[in-house]
Amino acid sequence: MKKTLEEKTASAPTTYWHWSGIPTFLRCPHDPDFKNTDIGLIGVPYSGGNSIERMQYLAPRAVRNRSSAYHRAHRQFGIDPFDMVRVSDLGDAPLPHILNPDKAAEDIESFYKKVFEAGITPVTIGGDHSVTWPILRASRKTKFSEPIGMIHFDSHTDAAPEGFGTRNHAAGFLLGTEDGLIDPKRTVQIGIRGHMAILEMDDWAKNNFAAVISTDDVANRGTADVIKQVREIIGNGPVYISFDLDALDPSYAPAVADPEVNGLTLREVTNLIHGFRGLNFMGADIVCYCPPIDNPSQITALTISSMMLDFVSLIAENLSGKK
Ligand SMILES: [Mn+2]
Repeated sequence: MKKTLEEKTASAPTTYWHWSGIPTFLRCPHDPDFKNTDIGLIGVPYSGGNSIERMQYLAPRAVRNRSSAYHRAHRQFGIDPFDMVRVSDLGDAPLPHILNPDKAAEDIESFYKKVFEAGITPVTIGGDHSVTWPILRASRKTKFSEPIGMIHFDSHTDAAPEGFGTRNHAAGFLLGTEDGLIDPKRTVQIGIRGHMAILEMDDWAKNNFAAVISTDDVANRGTADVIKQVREIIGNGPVYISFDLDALDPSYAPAVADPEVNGLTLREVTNLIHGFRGLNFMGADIVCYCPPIDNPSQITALTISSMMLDFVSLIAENLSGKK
């Protein structure tokens, strides 16, 4: 698993040239039979759960392309996660019923059951935000007997009830709570902002979740104070991190389904994520990337690539007991 310095130097061109070779997430080996993997990088090319913008199904392929330059050591943590655990690209969740949102959710759940049964910790690239819930349903049916904690980055509270003709649309934080997938007392939302069409959605989140932290809160309180609060709420139990890219300001992530101005800076987000080091992460997802509206420098895909390496490093440390 651990490469020598000479081997790393020799392979540098094919790890940094994102345009060369076969693209995989973070240029990790493809492991279709789940036999050689501790952390599984998975695409869910599905956007049938979002009513506004529906190009998120193109995200996994675009992230594979750009993140092929990110098979790197984690400089701030001082670790190389790829030396510590086996990280693989497991491919995309098959979607044979892609035009039926309820059946598509079942297909995603079936795939992730196999992932959890194989003892793999998933890091997922969506897809819209509806993909989070079948992943958590699969984890609940295979690995976790209790609702888990959730760190949810988003500009929206996503606490809408069933809507648009399906239970499996992209606003499932209320349903995820009602279904017992997440523990509201160990759930934190960060990055909430923007004018609202339905104020009741935010009221529900504020009344049920341990903390709803706005972009103004992060700016006014500072990231260190927010990290302290989140760590106290999450504690030692299992926690999932779900990152809707619209939590970021559109200057860092313009290619999102539901952009909101005046968002978190990338430095704030990086500080927060790094501040969660040592928490008991059982999975992560990054959702709502729409590649056709990214800018020519692929800034959104670059941001995602760096964030993926952050999540892999957090989980690698957790799995190897090194932090
Ligand atoms: Mn959102």
